[in-house]
Amino acid sequence: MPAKSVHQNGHVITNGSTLPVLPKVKKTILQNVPVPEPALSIRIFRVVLLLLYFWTSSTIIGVTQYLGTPLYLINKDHYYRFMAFTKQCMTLLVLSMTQWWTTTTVRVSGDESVQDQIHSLPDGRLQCNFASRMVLIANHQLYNDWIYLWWTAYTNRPFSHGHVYIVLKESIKYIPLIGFGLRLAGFVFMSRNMKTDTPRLTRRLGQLTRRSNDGKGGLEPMWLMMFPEGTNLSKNGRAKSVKWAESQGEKDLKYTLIPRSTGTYFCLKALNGTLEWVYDCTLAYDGVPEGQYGQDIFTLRSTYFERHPQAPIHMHWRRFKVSDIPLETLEDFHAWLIERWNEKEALLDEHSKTGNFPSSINQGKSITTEVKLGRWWEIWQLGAVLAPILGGIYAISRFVL
Ligand SMILES: *[C@@H]1O[C@H](CO)[C@@H](O)[C@H](O)[C@H]1NC(C)=O
Ligand SMILES: CC(=O)N[C@H]1CO[C@H](CO)[C@@H](O)[C@@H]1O
Repeated sequence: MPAKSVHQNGHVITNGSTLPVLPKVKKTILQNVPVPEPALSIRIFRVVLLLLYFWTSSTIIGVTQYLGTPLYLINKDHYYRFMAFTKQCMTLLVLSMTQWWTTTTVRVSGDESVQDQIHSLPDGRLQCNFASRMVLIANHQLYNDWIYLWWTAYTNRPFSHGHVYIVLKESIKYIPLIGFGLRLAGFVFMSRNMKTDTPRLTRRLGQLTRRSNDGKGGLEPMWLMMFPEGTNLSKNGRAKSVKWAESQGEKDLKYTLIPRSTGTYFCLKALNGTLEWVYDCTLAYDGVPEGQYGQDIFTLRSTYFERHPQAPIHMHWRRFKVSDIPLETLEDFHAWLIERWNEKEALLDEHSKTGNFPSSINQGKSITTEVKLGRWWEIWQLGAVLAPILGGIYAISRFVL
């Protein structure tokens, strides 16, 4: 029988055996970037080291979180402060992995609304001076997207990386251990079914608008991150977006998916009066040819395990006053959001044609920098709670025995 080759779900079936099909573009990109491939043993060593580092550190963070849970019954202010600390540790873990196992260049730009809020420090690092309470919306292409947004919170002064709340798909909640950690970190899970989401969102947003009992009664810092498209840009998502556009009599978009406004609207309405700004980030990745999807090229695996030279990531920032956003009805808000997404399309079109976003910050230039920690030893914080406790237990046991 001749060898049969059938394409099915991205796999070629040849004589019954399945081989993954590499996206064609991956090859052409890699051919253009001459990097000597390290020996297999070195690559395996790097992967083992990465997994070891990830599992050790996340276990430490998880145990620390767990030890902090009784605080909830004692003093809620202390509890939220403690959880913010563990979330800073998560940031340090993600950023140190990104720094040590990949090289990630970011090109940051913005329009007039954030002109004086994004700075390049003398040592080349980025510093943002964004609001400490905000809703952050962005287009969504890759899992990695939130890493770069979270990194922006880390570059913000006042520090905001302990106060990031990411709105995630329900399914992530059920990843063993990690899901539980993200729940303790206060991340918001949505099932995209408003019937089940409404009571849960109401409760969560209530916690995010609580005032501290420290006498000042101030609102806690909060960066609530949402991807209104609801899912990453992919072939599947594109097809659904086309269908949705047809059913709504709207024009489908090219570089993004049509945003779903219900969840974003609900959150903004609930938070109205407790925050002044909505920040919007447009994310673009270099090296994604037309008709292809970034998620097929830059996977988590290729980012961290294969160490391909990462093409620069482009971020374009804008902000909007909440009081200028129509929140009377969902229809008004949807129209507003679609308009913003059309502007994103124009930005992304410019990026695809010129390779850059326009910029009003930094005297009309974008800022090129790298995703990394300010100082590598900041990761000492990961052990700041557990190490003294273990030390104490050890000392006591020595004393008793
Ligand atoms: C949002 O809050 C502002 C000021 O707190 C208020 O004037 C406005 O009516 C609110 N909008 C909605 C839709 O609740
Ligand atoms: C990288 C990434 O997030 N990929 C997901 C994009 O969305 C599709 C479904 O629409 C998932 O199957 C991918 O895993």
